[in-house]
Amino acid sequence: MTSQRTGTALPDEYLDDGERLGADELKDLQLSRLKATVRTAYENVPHYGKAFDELGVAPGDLHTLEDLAKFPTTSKAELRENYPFGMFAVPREQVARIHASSGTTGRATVVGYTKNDLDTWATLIGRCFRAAGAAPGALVHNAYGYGLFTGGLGLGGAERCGYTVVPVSGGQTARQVQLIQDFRPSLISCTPTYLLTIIDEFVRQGIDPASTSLTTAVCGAEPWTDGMRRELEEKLDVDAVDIYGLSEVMGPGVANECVETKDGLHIWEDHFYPEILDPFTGDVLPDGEEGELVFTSLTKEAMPIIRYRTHDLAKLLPGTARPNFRRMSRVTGRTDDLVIVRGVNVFPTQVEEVLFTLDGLSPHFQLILTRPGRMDELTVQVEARADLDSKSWDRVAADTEHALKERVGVTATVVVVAPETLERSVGKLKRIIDRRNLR
Ligand code: DLL
Repeated sequence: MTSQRTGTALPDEYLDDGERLGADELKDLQLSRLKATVRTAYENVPHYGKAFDELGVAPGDLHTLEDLAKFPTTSKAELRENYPFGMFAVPREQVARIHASSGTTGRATVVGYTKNDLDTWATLIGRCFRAAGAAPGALVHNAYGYGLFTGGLGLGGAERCGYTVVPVSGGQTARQVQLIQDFRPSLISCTPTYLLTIIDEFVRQGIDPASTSLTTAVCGAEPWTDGMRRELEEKLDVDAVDIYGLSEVMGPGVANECVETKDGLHIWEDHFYPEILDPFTGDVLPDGEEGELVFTSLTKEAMPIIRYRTHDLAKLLPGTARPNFRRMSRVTGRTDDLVIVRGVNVFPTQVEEVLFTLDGLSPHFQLILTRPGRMDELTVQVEARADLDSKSWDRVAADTEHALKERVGVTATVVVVAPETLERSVGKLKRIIDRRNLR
């Protein structure tokens, strides 16, 4: 399902050299970059030297792009084992910046960038913003968190490509509204759930969110649906496009939607080589089939990454607005966000999709998992919209239970709660609250 609203693409003169490559030129470039990456990783990162040797493959075995399938994959656990700097392929002195995942469980995952890596990253953010329809010169309100998280400083790289960046970071939502009113940005970048929080704050202050200077929202870092897109676009009167990325592969800007099509994210394949694997067997799946996204970096110097298993589920599709770059479908969810209720697999995005089809429900919801007996039970708490009479809450809850059963196949208890009762997002929202006492 694509969005109803389509935006206007920038003229072709805004395309960069990578976006202008022909199909064969792109393949040749990918292959030469891939060969160099595999060799650098093998020679300079002890982990890869060992992993290649154990599997009996050497850089010289890579003759075609498809040969990559013979090489070992890389997991988050392996990055952790090499904490902090063991995955770097250059001396630490050549690393200009370090980011790290929050590492709520176990050690953080550390990633590093040379000066050239930071330049490439900034260039790709510029490409993302142009794909979103925003020409250099635009004023960017960047509400992704600054710090070790790659969102803030990553998108902030747009300042090197002619954009004016306001590094607001996340939180202090009343101030965000004030700055949007005063500075009059045209582009806002933040997670989709934080954008909902900002929209609510506009309403709370008595300002119509559709009246702002904003024309474009670049949202990502968490899964979201076309229903959510419509909500954001209508409330804020903007074009909202999806941006994807992950620290281990670079950070934001691995793939981005084009505003004129809003049909999934074009992967910047001149810098990242994508594969889809069967998450259970590890076999490479053909384009069009859903599986786990796996990326190999093609230009990273400080921390080349070979076949990184993202745990994100998506499929590869042919290019549209950028014909030579394949698209990835929007990420349905992470393999670790999958909830299994009485044998039925559910992702929060599937619940989100259903909620947006029912009148009277707001986009604020959370999933609560419990295990009262031997089976997991799912409760969906969702806020009513302000105009839904509280006498109707039970009826809407019953309709939602029915719709979830019908469309997702899952039996859930739906509880409609009063507006403003669920916790608001300031960045990546935790959708699932696990109250199972698992030992
Ligand atoms: O979230 C990088 C980022 C920042 C992307 C800002 C976009 C905007 P990590 O913290 O390493 O990096 O988390 C990466 O977030 O594996 C996905 O599960 C999820 N994710 C990122 N973008 C999207 C998206 C940043 N557009 C993890 N849709 C990834 C769905 C996304 N999930």
